[in-house]
Amino acid sequence: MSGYKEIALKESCFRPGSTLCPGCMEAIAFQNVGRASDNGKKTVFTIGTSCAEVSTLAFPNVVAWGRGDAPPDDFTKSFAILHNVFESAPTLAEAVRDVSDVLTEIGALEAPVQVMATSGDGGALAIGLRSLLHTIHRRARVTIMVLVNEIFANTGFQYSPATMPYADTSTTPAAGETPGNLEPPLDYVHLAIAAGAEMVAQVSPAHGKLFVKTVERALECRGTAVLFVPAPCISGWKFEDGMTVELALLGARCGVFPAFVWERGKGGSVKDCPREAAERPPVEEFLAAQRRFSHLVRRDRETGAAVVVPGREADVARLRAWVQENVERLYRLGELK
Ligand SMILES: Cc1ncc(C[n+]2csc(CCOP(=O)(O)OP(=O)(O)O)c2C)c(N)n1
Ligand code: SF4
Repeated sequence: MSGYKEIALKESCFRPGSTLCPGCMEAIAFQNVGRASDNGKKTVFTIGTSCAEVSTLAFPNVVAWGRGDAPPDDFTKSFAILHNVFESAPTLAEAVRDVSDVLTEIGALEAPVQVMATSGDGGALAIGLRSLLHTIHRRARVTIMVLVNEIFANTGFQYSPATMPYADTSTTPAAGETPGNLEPPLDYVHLAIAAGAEMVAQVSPAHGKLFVKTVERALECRGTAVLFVPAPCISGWKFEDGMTVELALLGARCGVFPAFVWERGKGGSVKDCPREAAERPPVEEFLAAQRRFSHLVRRDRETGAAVVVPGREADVARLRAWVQENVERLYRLGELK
């Protein structure tokens, strides 16, 4: 494993030129994953249809991928990107793993490639849940990265199984008496553990060092490693430019998506998010920064305080209770070995 500084100075394979929204967390995740994967092994990414895919690979736009000025025959610097249909990035990654292992065995490859599947939460947890769970269940030696922006962003910001309670989305609108999404999100961290993953983490690049170290560990994992990356979405969550990293940190610290790293046989831990609510930033601060929750909490223009919209006190109390249970659930999961 490399030191954090050493990784930070490596070459990312994700370069300027994408049409992702400026400041999109998906771009920040790719830049960091690109650096961590510049480790002397060829990398293969499989990418399901998502913002990350349509905004970086759409012909004839600039392709935002490439690694330095290495000549094409510098195999260890090279990487490949395989498009696949919306729902099957993990299955295709598994196929690449198998082919690479066979080619290595017969001497056609010097060393196996490292394989990473990338999808949005819609691709991984809604239409592609079967692909995700079966690849994990078969213990495929791949890294699966799920960029969790809690919506189907590129098709119009529809609800996904990862949407947090009370969020306004295009299919769970907050209108009149209806307070936005009423479904509790799928417990995807637990699901990945139960399906047989060797390593499961929930962490975004807002926790810079933890993120790249976790990606490094995932790439070295002997079984399936699943990384859920909370990805604040400027256009869907509706927040001010330049706040992506701040919001990702706040969401993690207040308990909406705490940083969590777990390994089979060792257990796991919640990072930077105390179990006691009183020791965490109030969830209202997280809500007030996004217009998808403006029916619940707004910022007072004079004082700057996050204020509950009159009549929504009971909804905000239920949301606080959900956040507490979310934190408790991850602390309990950390005890599993
Ligand atoms: C089988 C199939 N159904 C629907 C679509 C349309 N589609 C493409 S991307 C997408 C949403 C992707 O959402 P998500 O995976 O969360 O990624 P995001 O756009 O949020 O990055 C949908 C519905 C498709 N391409 N293929
Ligand atoms: S819509 Fe959201 S996820 Fe998609 S590119 Fe913009 S900020 Fe990123």
